[in-house]
Amino acid sequence: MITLQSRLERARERLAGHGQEHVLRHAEGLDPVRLDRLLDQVDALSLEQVGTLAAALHDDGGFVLPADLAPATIVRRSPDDAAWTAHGEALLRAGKVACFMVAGGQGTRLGWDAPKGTFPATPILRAPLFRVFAEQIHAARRRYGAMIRWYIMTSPMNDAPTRAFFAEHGHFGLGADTVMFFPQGTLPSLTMDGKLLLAEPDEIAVNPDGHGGSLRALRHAGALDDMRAHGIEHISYFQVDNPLVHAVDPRFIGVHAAHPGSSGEMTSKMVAKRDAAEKVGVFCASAGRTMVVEYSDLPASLAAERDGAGRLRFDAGSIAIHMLSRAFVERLTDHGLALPLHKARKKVPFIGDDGRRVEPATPNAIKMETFVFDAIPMAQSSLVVETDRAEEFAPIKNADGDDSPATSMAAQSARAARWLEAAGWSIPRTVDGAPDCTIELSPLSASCEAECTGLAPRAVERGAACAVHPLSPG
Ligand code: UD2
Repeated sequence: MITLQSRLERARERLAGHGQEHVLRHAEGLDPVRLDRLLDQVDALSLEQVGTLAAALHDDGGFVLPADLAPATIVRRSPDDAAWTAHGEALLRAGKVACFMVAGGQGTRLGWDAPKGTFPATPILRAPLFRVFAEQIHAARRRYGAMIRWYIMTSPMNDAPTRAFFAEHGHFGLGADTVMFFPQGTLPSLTMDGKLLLAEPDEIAVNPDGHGGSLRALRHAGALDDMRAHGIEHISYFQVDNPLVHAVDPRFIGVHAAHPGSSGEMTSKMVAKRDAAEKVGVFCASAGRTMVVEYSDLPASLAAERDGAGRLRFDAGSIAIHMLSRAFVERLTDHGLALPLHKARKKVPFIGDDGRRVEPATPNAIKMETFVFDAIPMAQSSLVVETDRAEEFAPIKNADGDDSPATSMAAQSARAARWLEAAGWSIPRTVDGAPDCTIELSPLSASCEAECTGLAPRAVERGAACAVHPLSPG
């Protein structure tokens, strides 16, 4: 039998070979359970990978702006939309589409300790984000008379509370066996000189490996197998932070699957940038491939260029909504997937030499992540579909200011007001045109403008809070 002591010695030797033996500095003082946990973590660590990460710390990211950089091909709204929508609807009716939400982020900017999806997001009923998406999926299942499974990527840090929240809410009526959770992978956080850090005396500091880790996680968790077993061919990918997302969008699905310019592998949505300086990645093209160039990599002169119509030439802001084919994710992950590493300097609390916890005042470590949009150039040909910001993008990222609960709730209310007005409702408006009332429209009552015609029109009073939900009065 291998004793803890001999495991410890072996681990010490292995780590010493890579200059990382300091992570066992407090091992002697640990009780057997905690020591066992630390040794498990060391055993699972690829020290070769840590070495590669450490070697990558000081390269500059290596992004070179391609000389042939051009705007990406954008599929604008057009009379062809009806055909794409019909195609997408047929795929939905045939049960070939699933939803996939990435919810592994740490949500530090919002200052919400629980998983971000539990955040009360709607303007009146304060429904949590998870419920907002669940109701959309419910509505879409009903509309297309087909199963739409929901895959949810968590992280090792928020997996248990996420599952518990769904269980507590009866999986929002979706059926527990139709919702699959799985945690993403992690990468060790490293000091500026490539050393591992201890988050606790018995725990090496790691961080989620970014939403790019979702592709590997889909494979490792068996989600791709589950999709294959259920005949799912297309994956509707969205983030946990945007309650306005159309989680199931037949036009988008149709363009992705059937447009002659699409290889049917990966398709993305864009909104026009607010202005040249807006800090969002921009869809571009180079050497016949579509790619996202991060705002920090796009020279200001290019960002400000305008076309003949006065529109920003590089106006296609990324809102992190994609369609992926299952076959594409299978191909990418068949032999291991190496997406580029993105690095960020962060303050990572750690256990110091004296065994005490240190809360650094300045960034002391590098966290590395991969991004899902770096898979786009790996597709044969990938299209970018235009949508309206007011229709589909109002994320909750910060506690206040831009992209906050307040701005998102206002956008939710404004969209509901617009949809209902188009269906004959009377909505009071302020002099600047904003709704002079608060409206919440549950996807269970109507999940798009067209479905609002099924609701009996009403006159909403000035200043009123009007929740349109099958379970709510009024
Ligand atoms: C992301 C995009 C940005 C824009 C914006 C739209 C990046 C680098 N930037 O900005 O270009 O499209 O979204 O809202 O992607 N997540 C995980 N695991 C992780 C990290 C993140 O699941 O390890 C999830 C997270 O739960 C959230 C989403 O990915 O649903 C976005 O994460 P973020 O808040 O870090 O992205 P953000 O706002 O910097």
